[in-house]
Amino acid sequence: MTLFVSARPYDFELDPSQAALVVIDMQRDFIEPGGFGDTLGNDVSRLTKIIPTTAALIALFRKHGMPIVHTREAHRPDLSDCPPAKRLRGKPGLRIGDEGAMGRILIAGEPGNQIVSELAPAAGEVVIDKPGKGMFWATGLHEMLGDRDVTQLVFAGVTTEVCVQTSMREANDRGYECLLIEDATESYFPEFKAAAIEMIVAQGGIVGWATPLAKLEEAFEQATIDG
Ligand code: TIU
Repeated sequence: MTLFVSARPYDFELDPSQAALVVIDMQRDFIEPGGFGDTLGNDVSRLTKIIPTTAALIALFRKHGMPIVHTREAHRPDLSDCPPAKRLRGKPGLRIGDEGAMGRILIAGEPGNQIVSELAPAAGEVVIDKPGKGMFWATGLHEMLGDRDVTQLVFAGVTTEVCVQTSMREANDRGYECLLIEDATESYFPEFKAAAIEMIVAQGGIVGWATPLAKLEEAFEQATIDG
């Protein structure tokens, strides 16, 4: 069965038997005060507004029994997977591995590293700890998706122009078709979100497709009506 999802730059042909949802880094480190995003100097309150849309997107995939992958940007407690080039960049209030309001910044297992409760992974859903901005670097995710015959990825999460866009570009190079849900992704910089989406869909979809959640829901509803 193919679902025709109205999207930019043209309809995305979704095959539910080959598609997975990827929710990028919806962890407290980026979304709540006192985490990594905050320590970089950002207004983190902007990111909370996509939680309801992302929850609805997750619910849609659960309803149709489709695979869901949640990622977290996370480093090992000994920082052996955090290159100095990443840790020492800039002048943040706290660096990766420092003790913050929600435990150690961006460290696996710490309270700040947990996915926000509204989007908590369900049993059986894949949770990937990724040390990079892209979801394939040092994670084994490509092999995992290959085992499940996944060739299409629907993207949500934060931030649009950093970990989401990097993951979409990595996915391109590995042969996946990518659809970004525009109202289930956010940036600390509205103009960067808008620009990232334009870059993705430009040139006939050089990186992929983009659409609001309502269009994906409509495509599922239409498929139900058509039988
Ligand atoms: N700083 C920023 O916009 N993003 C990150 O550091 N990581 C993710 O996007 N997850």
